[in-house]
Amino acid sequence: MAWKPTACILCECNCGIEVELGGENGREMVRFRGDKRHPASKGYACEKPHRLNFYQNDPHRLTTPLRRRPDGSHEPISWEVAIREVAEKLAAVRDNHGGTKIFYYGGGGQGNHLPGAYATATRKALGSRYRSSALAQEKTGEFLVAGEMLGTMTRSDFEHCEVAVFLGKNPWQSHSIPHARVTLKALAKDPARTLIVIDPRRTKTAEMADIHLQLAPGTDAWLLLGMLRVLVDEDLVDHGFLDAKTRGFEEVVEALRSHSLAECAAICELPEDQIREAARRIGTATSVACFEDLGVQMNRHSTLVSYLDRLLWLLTGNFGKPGTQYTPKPLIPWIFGDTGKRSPVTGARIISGLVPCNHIADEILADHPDRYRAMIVEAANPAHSLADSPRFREAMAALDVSVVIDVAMTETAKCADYVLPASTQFEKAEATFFNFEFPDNAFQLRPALFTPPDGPLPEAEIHARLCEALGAISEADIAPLRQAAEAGLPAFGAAFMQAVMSDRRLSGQAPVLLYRTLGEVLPPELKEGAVLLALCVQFAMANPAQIGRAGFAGPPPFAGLALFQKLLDTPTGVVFSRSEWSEVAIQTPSGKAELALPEFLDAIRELAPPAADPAYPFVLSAGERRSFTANTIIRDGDWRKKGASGALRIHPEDASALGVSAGGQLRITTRRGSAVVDVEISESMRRGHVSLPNGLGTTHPDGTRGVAPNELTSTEDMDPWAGTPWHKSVPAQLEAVG
Ligand SMILES: Nc1nc2c(c(=O)[nH]1)N[C@H]1C(S)=C(S)[C@@H](COP(=O)(O)OP(=O)(O)OC[C@H]3O[C@@H](n4cnc5c(=O)[nH]c(N)nc54)[C@H](O)[C@@H]3O)O[C@H]1N2
Ligand SMILES: Nc1nc2c(c(=O)[nH]1)N[C@H]1C(S)=C(S)[C@@H](COP(=O)(O)OP(=O)(O)OC[C@H]3O[C@@H](n4cnc5c(=O)[nH]c(N)nc54)[C@H](O)[C@@H]3O)O[C@H]1N2
Ligand code: SF4
Ligand SMILES: [Mo]
Repeated sequence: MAWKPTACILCECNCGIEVELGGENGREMVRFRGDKRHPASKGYACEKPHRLNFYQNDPHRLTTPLRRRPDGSHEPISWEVAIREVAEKLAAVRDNHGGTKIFYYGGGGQGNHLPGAYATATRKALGSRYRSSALAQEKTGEFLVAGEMLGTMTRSDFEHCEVAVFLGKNPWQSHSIPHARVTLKALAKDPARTLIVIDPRRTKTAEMADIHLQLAPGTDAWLLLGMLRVLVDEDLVDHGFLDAKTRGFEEVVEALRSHSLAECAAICELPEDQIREAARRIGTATSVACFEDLGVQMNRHSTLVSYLDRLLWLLTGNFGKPGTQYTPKPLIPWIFGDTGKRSPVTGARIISGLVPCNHIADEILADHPDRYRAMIVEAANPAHSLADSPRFREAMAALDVSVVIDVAMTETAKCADYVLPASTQFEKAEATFFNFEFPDNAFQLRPALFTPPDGPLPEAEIHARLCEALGAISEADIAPLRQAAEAGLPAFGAAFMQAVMSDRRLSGQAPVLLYRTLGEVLPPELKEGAVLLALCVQFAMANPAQIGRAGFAGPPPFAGLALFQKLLDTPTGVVFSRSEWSEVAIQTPSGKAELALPEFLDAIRELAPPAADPAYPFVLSAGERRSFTANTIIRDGDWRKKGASGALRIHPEDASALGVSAGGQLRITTRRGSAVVDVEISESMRRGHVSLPNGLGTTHPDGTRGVAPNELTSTEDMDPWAGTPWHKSVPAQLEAVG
């Protein structure tokens, strides 16, 4: 059997891999290797893709549409009945209460973002306006301050930096940067470069660090304030950069003076000298790259910390030059910052178009005329992944109608009125929109490796059928474009642009229209890639210089069409854009980075030490990334070579004080819930801090292992600005069992 190119779907890196197919009818994924031809990952892969067959060939996957019976169980129904009833019930909500009462959640996981693109057509047909996804429980605080300070998002160049800072981030396990382990090893080995890790745990990444700031959990705001205080007091800031590129430095300095280094050091329980050492290293380096992630973004003061993180690298001039922060050009433009819109019931800020995850259940359960009455969930498992799973289940039960599109009978699907089975990510063309490489940026349209079995359908087909059943698109719209598609890409491109530009209804249906027309003439293994045509043309129009340097030239729409053709022809991935460091620009209205955001300066002045609750003496981080965790993408616990029981990590002295030894169990209780967990005694933990892995506790006919973390979390524990959860610092008590 030949090796086939595809990508790993288990984290946002989406490394290019090659897979050897085998087994009965060649339907097993047997062997794996990193694909050297992939322009971003260049042959890199970690240990996880070797277990992808557990995803592809889970014997318990969904094979037929399901409808909920009054007793809560599900019965199989045909696709005809499923599409008709789902369309009728959603249309009834739209017609009786307004389409804005139909909420959309998800759209893709780590490696499958085409469903979300097709779903825009269904949402348009229904007039659905509000939506969310997992990004609104991690990144929206960062997006808010990025929007206000810089007018754009940033990523960081760890390959070339002199100093790397990982803030609440463990890239050895969680990756998120290309070839993470290679990059970390290079940093650790080079005496001229410095790796700084800020984490209460001694993680694998922290073990490699030159400076590990092992702070008390939840105190990052103080640590950053302390470091900023040193930079300002010792004048280690970049005045040239501050004068030329920023506004508001003086006001920031004044606010920083409201806390002393001694106060900050005491609260985060670190020696002043260590904070000073880290700050000096950052202040004197030629280049500093920073990555903040869940350890701070799902924690106390998270949006404030995102603000302080930006101050750290902006005050030191670490923006827009190699080894620092850059503004990537993903294929689809991301919406940034506060949109000015508010959620209809709780009035929460809608950042980057997303309703904060912790507000969704409240939006549904409120006795309010604008409450959401229907929900479509696609390629996501919010009844497992959002704070307070019991409350999310209650919210789903309160809806007039709920529809889940997934490959598996997930925790969320179990609560749904209709469950629509999707073909897997290896049975259809797929792609990720997490393209953040710089200066060369890459995109891979992965062809299907297998034909789908009878039963499941690709999301493109599901949305096309729903839009047809809703009467949003008809054969009369499709026929002329199908003809144009037969005549080749340039002719089709022109006819398609003309059709959608002259008719607003059709422009809303563009994704499914592309699928039903262009999709029909594409090779079957690339059919679902049809929607990318529009995205390639839009990208080319917005970024002619960058796409031109990547080799795609010509007036609109030709460069975009050439890129689309190249994606079809190159299953191992394509460089679609080449940027230059000189193009990295601050995109605020003033053209300068806004340092002095009043609400955050006030927050600095008012910052008070965390109040401990003696009833809950431990801090639980609920959702650590380990070597065999991958959200809930693989449900069969047997996929884990290590850590299958999802043990709670705890410091040896805490364990002995509780009277538990290795292999024993503890009962963990939070304000929300309680569970019995296996114990792993680990020197990597700080005293008082315990950690459970993410993605465990999935129900599976072969058994459920570990704890579903959000049975233990509450929706009230959230960031006041962005509504992001505090999963990484849940007050907890522990007791011995048995
Ligand atoms: N193996 C694996 N990799 C993954 C995933 C996966 O499921 N499994 N998921 C992917 C996804 S969706 C994401 S978003 C990323 C997330 O990637 P990470 O954010 O790196 O993952 P976590 O392990 O959740 O959290 C990072 C660290 O935060 C630390 N932390 C806890 N409390 C605090 C605190 O108070 N302060 C600080 N500074 N740190 C604290 C934890 O000890 C942990 O080491 O990983 C991606 N990669
Ligand atoms: N307590 C706690 N909670 C957390 C976190 C934490 O650290 N702690 N981390 C959070 C983070 S960062 C994230 S990103 C979220 C992730 O949580 P979610 O966004 O809810 O996503 P996943 O668990 O990745 O689930 C992806 C779903 O897609 C399905 N799927 C797989 N392939 C396909 C396909 O081809 N088509 C369709 N339609 N479905 C498919 C899978 O079966 C699965 O149900 O979890 C969050 N929840
Ligand atoms: S899990 Fe992430 S880093 Fe590992 S191979 Fe897959 S995409 Fe790459
Ligand atoms: Mo995530």
